[in-house]
Amino acid sequence: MEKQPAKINYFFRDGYIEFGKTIANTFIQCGRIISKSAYSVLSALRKLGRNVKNVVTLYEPFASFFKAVAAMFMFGLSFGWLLLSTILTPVPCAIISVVQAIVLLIFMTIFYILYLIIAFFDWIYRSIKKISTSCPNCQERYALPAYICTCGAKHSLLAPSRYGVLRRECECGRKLKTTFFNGRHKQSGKWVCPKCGYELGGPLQVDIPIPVVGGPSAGKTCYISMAISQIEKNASENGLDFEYKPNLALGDDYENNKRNMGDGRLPEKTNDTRMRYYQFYLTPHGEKVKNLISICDVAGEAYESNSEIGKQIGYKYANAFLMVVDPLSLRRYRDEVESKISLSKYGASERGMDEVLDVLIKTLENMNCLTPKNMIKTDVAVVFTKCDIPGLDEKIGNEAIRKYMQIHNMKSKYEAINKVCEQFLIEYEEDNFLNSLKSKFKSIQFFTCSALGHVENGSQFNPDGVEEPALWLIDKASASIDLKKKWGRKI
Ligand SMILES: Nc1nc2c(ncn2[C@@H]2O[C@H](COP(=O)(O)OP(=O)(O)O)[C@@H](O)[C@H]2O)c(=O)[nH]1
Ligand SMILES: [Mg+2]
Ligand SMILES: [Zn+2]
Ligand SMILES: [Zn+2]
Repeated sequence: MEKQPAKINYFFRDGYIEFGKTIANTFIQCGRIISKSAYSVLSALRKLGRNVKNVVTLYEPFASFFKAVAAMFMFGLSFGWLLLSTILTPVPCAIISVVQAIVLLIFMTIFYILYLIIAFFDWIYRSIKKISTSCPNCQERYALPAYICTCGAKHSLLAPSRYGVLRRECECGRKLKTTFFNGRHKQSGKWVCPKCGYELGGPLQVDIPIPVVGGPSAGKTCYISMAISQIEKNASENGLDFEYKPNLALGDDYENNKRNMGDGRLPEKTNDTRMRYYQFYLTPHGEKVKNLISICDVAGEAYESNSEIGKQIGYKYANAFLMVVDPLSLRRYRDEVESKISLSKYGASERGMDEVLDVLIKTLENMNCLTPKNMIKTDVAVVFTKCDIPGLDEKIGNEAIRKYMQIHNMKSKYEAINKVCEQFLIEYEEDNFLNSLKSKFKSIQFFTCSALGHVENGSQFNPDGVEEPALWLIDKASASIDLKKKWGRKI
């Protein structure tokens, strides 16, 4: 752990210093006793020498003789004392030091065990709950963001450490909580991205980033805006709490798009080739740990070049992918309906989905998330949008699905959608796309929807089936959300 702007805990530094000092003091005391005895021996010797000299030089011989005898006696005594203290005093010193060491060791052991237990539980809690945060600005993902104290000091890792187990003292003197159990996430201060400094919501959440993949004009932005507003609208019916979290990093156009689309106008075109995170909390009522869903939009143009898409590191952390397919991007289908509808009114996307998928797969390979032989260990929802195209309902829409279920006596609507959509792709010679999908993703679920319900004509849009694909992926990725009632089975 890098240096933190906090005091190092007593048991990690001062404890040792104090212990060293106490032992040193004990031995200094012991040395003092010995040196005192040595000094007495020396002064007795000096006195003896002086008096012996006086006797020899016959200077006050009698008095000097008695003094010499007394000095000799003193010398004997102090020499004995010196011997005794040299041999004996280190013993109690050593005993006292050993006792002190043992007491300190016991305390330290208890402390370190507690430290390990708490640090382990904090870590295991984060791991089990999959607590993490994605930065909508630089797209990095963190188990724990950096904490900025109210004094402005930045604690890059506010977790149990040598700075403190349950708490640490910031250099400003504030006591900061360092685990989820005692309210690390509730204290005042800010949580920011350690890499770019963008202010994040908080540390206690489950991050679920879902990139939306599709070529230019496939219908991604329409789909995303409509899907989020439908999820918002139906949240309480689904037993969920919804809270939108505006993205202040790149600007957030969700509210704007929602308003426009509510008035029957199309969302503004996105030309930014950077991933745009639409973030919202979606959590079952009463659940403490919130889910932070990030639906990530990227202009389809980014898929034109590997280098542009390769910069979007957010793909690396994807919990799931949502692939938006414009039926008009299937060349054979486009040729078939070209004479019956105005392609431009439907914003027909010309980029083949097999090419878009290839770029995504290459990107993931370049990010070392995937080897050519491996599968992407995430779920993918393949969403045919613009299903309001005349005649499409009978091919892949609700009508086609209903018929398929009836003919094949199929109970599950979702199995039927898969079959119908696969047939559609095969019928229009998109086997390449279908095979790549099947060989690269762990699980695929097809959906059909219409984000708008009709082409832009001034009247209100009438979305159909937009909520399901996004909710399906969210349900799959989130441990706390379970909408089996909605799906008619556990997914
Ligand atoms: N009829 C119809 N047109 C749609 C639908 N969704 C998107 N579009 C058209 O497709 C165009 C491109 O959509 P957009 O969401 O901007 O595509 P993006 O480039 O993938 O983000 C829009 O301008 C609409 O004209 C839909 O559900 N029905
Ligand atoms: Mg767009
Ligand atoms: Zn960041
Ligand atoms: Zn502080």
